[in-house]
Amino acid sequence: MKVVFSEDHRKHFPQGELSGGELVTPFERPSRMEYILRELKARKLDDIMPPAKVAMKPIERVHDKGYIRFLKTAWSEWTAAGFRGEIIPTGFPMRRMQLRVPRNIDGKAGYYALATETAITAGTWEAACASAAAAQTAQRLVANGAPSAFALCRPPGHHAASDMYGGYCFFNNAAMAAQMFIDQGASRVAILDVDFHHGNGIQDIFYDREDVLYVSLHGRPEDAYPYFLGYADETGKGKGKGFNINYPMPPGSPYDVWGKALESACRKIKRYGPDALVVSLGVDTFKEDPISFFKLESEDFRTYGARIARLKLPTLIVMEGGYAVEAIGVNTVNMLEGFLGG
Ligand code: 6XA
Ligand code: ZN
Repeated sequence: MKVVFSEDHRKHFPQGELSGGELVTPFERPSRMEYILRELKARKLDDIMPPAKVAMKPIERVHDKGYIRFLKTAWSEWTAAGFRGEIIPTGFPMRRMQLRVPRNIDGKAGYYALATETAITAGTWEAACASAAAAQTAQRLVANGAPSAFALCRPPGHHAASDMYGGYCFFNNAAMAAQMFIDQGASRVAILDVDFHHGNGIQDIFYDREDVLYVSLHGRPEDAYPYFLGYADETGKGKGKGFNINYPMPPGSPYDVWGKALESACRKIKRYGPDALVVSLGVDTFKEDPISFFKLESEDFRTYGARIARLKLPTLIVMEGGYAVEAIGVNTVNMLEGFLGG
């Protein structure tokens, strides 16, 4: 299996994440990639290649033009305004307020942000483009006949909506890849999101569509980020009714519970009959993840990788979250090995 990875992820390394009222070192940090790469190499899953140059068209298929422009120019506008820290907005368009884009960069960032933990820095744009490029190149490998490919993306993507960033995400790599399959002629694509968090961005992008099935297993929104989406009764709208499936689960859920949800999810995907599968792979379901509350063991990742492989679909695996840094390499590669039947 080819692994597509860009060193340019390093250009995004915010110093601060607002967490518990403090600015802490972000959980989503460059060293995450080192742990995964080390384990890939140790287990000879080392067919690693850099992506081709990013194409903007596929990004524009799932993101708003104004949002893309904002991400591109945010840092220069921020520094031109004389701000000295990283971009963390202070005000947001909430209930009964105007949804108009302000001229002021602090206001503009508040308009496009869905949360405050995700700082934008000097190199964020380039890193987000490199991450999208990795997903694009891996998608093309699968589209051209590879049974599977792994896009080792950083920053991650599943929280990014067409016009929102947050949850460490800027471009929605999985949604973009699914749309690429459709634009290349696929009739139906399924996205299986096994990250601990609900992929609100993917859900939002495809909510009224029947050609992309979104299935997510995640911490229930009453208790878990992103809090405001991911309930079981969100099933899609219009033509998309029935093509959004959420499995919210309570704190402490072990593989017994999680694996049953996965089994149900896999059956629904099978019944849908997609031409391709995109897996949003977050390994923050691990029992020791510092910001999540499921209780998966390292071996469970291998088990569920094998279950997903039994769908026998052309599969693009896209990296999302996972923060128990020493373990994320083992857990990620366990999933890949399980998937590959090893
Ligand atoms: C911020 C939590 C962000 C979670 C990001 C993530 N307190 N998403 O892992 O999958
Ligand atoms: Zn996550």
